[in-house]
Amino acid sequence: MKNSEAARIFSELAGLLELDEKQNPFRVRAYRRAAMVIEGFPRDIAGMTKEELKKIPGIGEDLALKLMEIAETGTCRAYEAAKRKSPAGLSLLLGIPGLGPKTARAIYEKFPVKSLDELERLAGGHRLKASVPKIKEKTELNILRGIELIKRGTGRRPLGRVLPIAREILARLREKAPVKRISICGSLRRWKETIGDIDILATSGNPGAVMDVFVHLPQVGQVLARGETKSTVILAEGVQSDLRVVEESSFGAALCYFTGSKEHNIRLREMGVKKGLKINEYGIFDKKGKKIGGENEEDVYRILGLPFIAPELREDSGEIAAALEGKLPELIEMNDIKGDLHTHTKLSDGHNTALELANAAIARGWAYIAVTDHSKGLGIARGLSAERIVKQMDEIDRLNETLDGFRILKGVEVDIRSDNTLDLPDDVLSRLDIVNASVHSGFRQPSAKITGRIVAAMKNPFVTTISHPTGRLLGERDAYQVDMDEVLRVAAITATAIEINAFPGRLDLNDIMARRAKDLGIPIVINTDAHITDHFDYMSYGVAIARRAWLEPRNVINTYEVDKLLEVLHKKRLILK
Ligand code: DGT
Ligand code: CA
Ligand code: CA
Ligand code: ZN
Repeated sequence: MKNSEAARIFSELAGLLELDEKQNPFRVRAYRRAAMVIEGFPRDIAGMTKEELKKIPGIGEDLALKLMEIAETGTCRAYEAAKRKSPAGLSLLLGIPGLGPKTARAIYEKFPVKSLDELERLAGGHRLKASVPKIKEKTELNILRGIELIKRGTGRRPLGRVLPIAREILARLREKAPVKRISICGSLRRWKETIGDIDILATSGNPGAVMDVFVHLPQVGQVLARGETKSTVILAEGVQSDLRVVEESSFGAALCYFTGSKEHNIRLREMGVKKGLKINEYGIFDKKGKKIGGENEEDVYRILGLPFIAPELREDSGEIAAALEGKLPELIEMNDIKGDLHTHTKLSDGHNTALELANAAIARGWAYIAVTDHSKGLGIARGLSAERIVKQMDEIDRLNETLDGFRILKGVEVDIRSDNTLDLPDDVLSRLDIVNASVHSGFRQPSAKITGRIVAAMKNPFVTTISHPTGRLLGERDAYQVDMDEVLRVAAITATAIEINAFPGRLDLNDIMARRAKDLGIPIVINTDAHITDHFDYMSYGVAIARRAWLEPRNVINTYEVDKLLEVLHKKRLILK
């Protein structure tokens, strides 16, 4: 049972319910939100008890029962009933990325399709355009692309793959097109861990010229639509991108609207309605329809009586209530980071020396790094034996004498072996500043086994941190069956730090788990796992996950001065003695 399967069922159920005018919109939203949370949840919901499920944000009694039903039977009665009530085939249409409920219904009324292949033939032969009102060629192309995505597996791509593409597009547009203001919006601006498409918003005195540049960019593989103020293209790697050009006076309102999330926007609009205001992508309008703001995004929040809410928080996960109470977190920023506690040198599988890493960190204004090469058990990574680690420690002592105002911390990434023991003896670990413990084998072990390994590592007084705690690789490998409730519980008791691994393929902990770690008072560390100096760039991904998790600098120990950092990490040596 994959969590993504449960997420899909909830999301389709939401879509089916949405077609029914009489349905309660809150219910629809609850399913959507649950789908999102379950998709990002690092532990397999199969085998979790009702009480455990209810601890997941957004999951109450009713949804917990449905999840158990899905885990057991592969579906749930509510979903089956909704499918029965709405004509067969409609749910197939609803499952196509980018196809909304209204269009789906319009198509279905003309063509009660039963398979993707049938739909593909209709769209490919322009039969939809010919017979269904409001369907244009563009819609058909979107449907074809959606079908292709479904057939290929997933329509979403990891943040780390999409962001560089988006930045390049933006740089090009700034350089070549007559844009005044320009911004990324959508899930990318919120730094969601997976991205559906790239949304770009701009203003210009000559929107047509901007569109021309956009559709002719070298990165563009296919132009799906080219309008005067909006175009859609498919870029290399199959990523879709929308560019909209709006009036100067609407830029802020549009930025807010297209940044989303949709659920956040709905909340804002509801608040507006209560104040007799209308909020849309064009601006904020009073009772008489007079525009009272919209040039800047701040306008939207200010007029609603709210402080500005950072894009990373806009997921309808309590941010509006917090804003109303003046309790928004003072979010961590890149500037708060003072160093990286998980790096690899040439001695194991990295590409640089400790000194090269240190100099790169100094260039970034950091105050310390920890060198944490792999321990010997990890054969593939040329792991270090106890003797080689001791030799490296001496080398680091020598380097530190030459470095002014910067410290290389001595560390290791020690392998947690299958028999729960660590790969290096305590007398070596005790001499190191930083001991990152991590699992690199036995990924498919049952929950109790793999959780037991991590718990055993945390109970070692010298293990400072658990690295990439769930082991998931975005789009490649699911998390191990680790019981993160238990891991976080023991982390809190043993004062062990938990890592947000910022490596774009990992992002582990994810935002939801990191927020729980914060609530439990667990020290959190954001590390890049650099294998080459350029990887320090990845820190911004980790900081983004931290921001999405509502973390403040005080929750993240690598914002501390080195002395305080070590004090926190070595506290457990006293507790566990
Ligand atoms: P993605 O692309 O799936 O990763 O996620 P988003 O959030 O970028 O979604 P997208 O690209 O469909 O739309 C961009 C933003 O536009 C979205 O975050 C909120 C806004 N938006 C789109 N459709 C609607 C809608 O039907 N109602 C409202 N209120 N906002 C919408
Ligand atoms: Ca998007
Ligand atoms: Ca979009
Ligand atoms: Zn590592």
